[in-house]
Amino acid sequence: MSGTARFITVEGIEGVGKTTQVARLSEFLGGQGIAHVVTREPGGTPLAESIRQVVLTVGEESVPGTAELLLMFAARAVHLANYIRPNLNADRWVICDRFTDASYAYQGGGRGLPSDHIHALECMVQGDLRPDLTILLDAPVEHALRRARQRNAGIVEDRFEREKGQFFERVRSAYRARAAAEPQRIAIIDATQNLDAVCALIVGQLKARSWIS
Ligand code: Z5A
Repeated sequence: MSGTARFITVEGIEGVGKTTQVARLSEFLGGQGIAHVVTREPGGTPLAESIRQVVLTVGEESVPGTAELLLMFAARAVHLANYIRPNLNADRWVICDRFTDASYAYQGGGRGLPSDHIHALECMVQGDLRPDLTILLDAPVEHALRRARQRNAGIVEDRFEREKGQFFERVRSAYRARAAAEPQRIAIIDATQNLDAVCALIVGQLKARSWIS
């Protein structure tokens, strides 16, 4: 990887405000004149977005947890090769709405798949690439799901949105455990605060690392 481009991921359970804050961070970075791109997982390229459709859409056939995990990493392999690495190599920051911590949280914590399987795929697909900073937006499950459900009113639920509160409790616990294990990389931010306050805390993380002044 050349230059000083940063790879920042934003994580958390459904409805915590990831997409909203990614847009705000992009606006902020633009104002600072920092070349960057915004992307998401699963997805981010046409082929990876096709895999997203497969993995999120509710169909007649069940999707075993292992298949779900492999599809996430298949999409990630495409995304890394065709979008994330080329942008970092061109010295553009990459801001990604979800990345591999989501696999540990959802397929590991939520579905109960062994974390050493996830780790093996992480090493195979990413080599030594890891996010420089991960923002974990954290809120009680009830709080986050209320927001998501208000926003989704009338929209057909995807395979994850159909899950019950207990599933999201396990996902949230897995995220928090990862943050406790990697406090330098993963910053937990209280997502129950208002939009401006959350945005200011995210920007504060960049300032604390002297990435911006
Ligand atoms: N998944 C996986 O299992 N394994 C993997 O490896 C990866 C993903 C990469 C799709 O993700 C699914 O893929 C995801 C996990 C799985 N499923 N789930 N759950 P996604 O990111 O596309 O979907 P999502 O998590 O469901 O995103 P979301 O529902 O769009 O949530 P969000 O982006 O965190 O929230 P938002 O859209 O920014 O905000 C939700 C609403 O709350 C909206 O009306 C906002 O205006 C409002 N909001 C946001 N922040 C605030 C604050 N601070 N105050 C008040 N209101 C707020």
